[in-house]
Amino acid sequence: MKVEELALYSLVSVLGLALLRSIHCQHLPEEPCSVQILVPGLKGEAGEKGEKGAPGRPGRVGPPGEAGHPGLKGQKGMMGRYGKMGPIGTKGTKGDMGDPGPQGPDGDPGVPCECAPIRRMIGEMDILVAQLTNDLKFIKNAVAGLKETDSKIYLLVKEEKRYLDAELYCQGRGGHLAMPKDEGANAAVAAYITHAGLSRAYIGINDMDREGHFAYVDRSPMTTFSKWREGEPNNYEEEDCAEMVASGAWVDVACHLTMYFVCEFDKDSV
Ligand SMILES: [Ca+2]
Ligand SMILES: [Ca+2]
Repeated sequence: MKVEELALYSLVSVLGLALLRSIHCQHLPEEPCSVQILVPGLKGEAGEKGEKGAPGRPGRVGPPGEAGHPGLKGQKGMMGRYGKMGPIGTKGTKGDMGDPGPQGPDGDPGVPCECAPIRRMIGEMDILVAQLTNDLKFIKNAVAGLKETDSKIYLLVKEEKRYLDAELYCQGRGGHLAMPKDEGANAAVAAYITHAGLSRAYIGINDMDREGHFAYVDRSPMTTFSKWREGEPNNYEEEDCAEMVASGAWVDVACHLTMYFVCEFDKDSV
């Protein structure tokens, strides 16, 4: 702005102010003119454009929108993993029996039977069974009524046998026919026969080796003791064996007769 223009501008402003003061005072004559009235000046030139300001604060949240349309159905997913094994269930009822299966093939031909050893074995077993049966019978008899003295055990066998078979029976069990060698032993055997209700039984005395010379069945000689009934031994019918009657007396009789008999066993060997 030039100096002249500035001066002119100032002058116009002063004149304007003076005019306004005179109007005001004329209008209010009673009061002193103490109020100043300001008048705006001329509009200045436009300033330079400022820099861009900072971004404003975010606005408020708007209201919720309307619900959208349902979408299309998706494809089926893959199979998931297997779950844990469940608890064991209760046992079911038994099913019906199935149909019979087809017949199997024929077997291989058998080997020839080696029967001879088997037959022999069976025969031996039969013999053993027979022996055991006899032993059992012997034991039953023994339990039923053994008699004994201090050194001997006597058994009355209630099976009718000939003299030699009776002696073999007693030997088979470790003894002999009874050989009474004193009054006590003789009385024991006699009582045994009497109590059994018998009248006679074979005892272990004979004269088989030499007629008229009696000895015990184990070939031991007769000594001082003997119990012959009066008139015996008489060898009446070629009598080489001996029996004891219920009274305890001895009688020579034929050896082929069959009758019950008395065995004796040493206590030391039983
Ligand atoms: Ca004789
Ligand atoms: Ca006689």
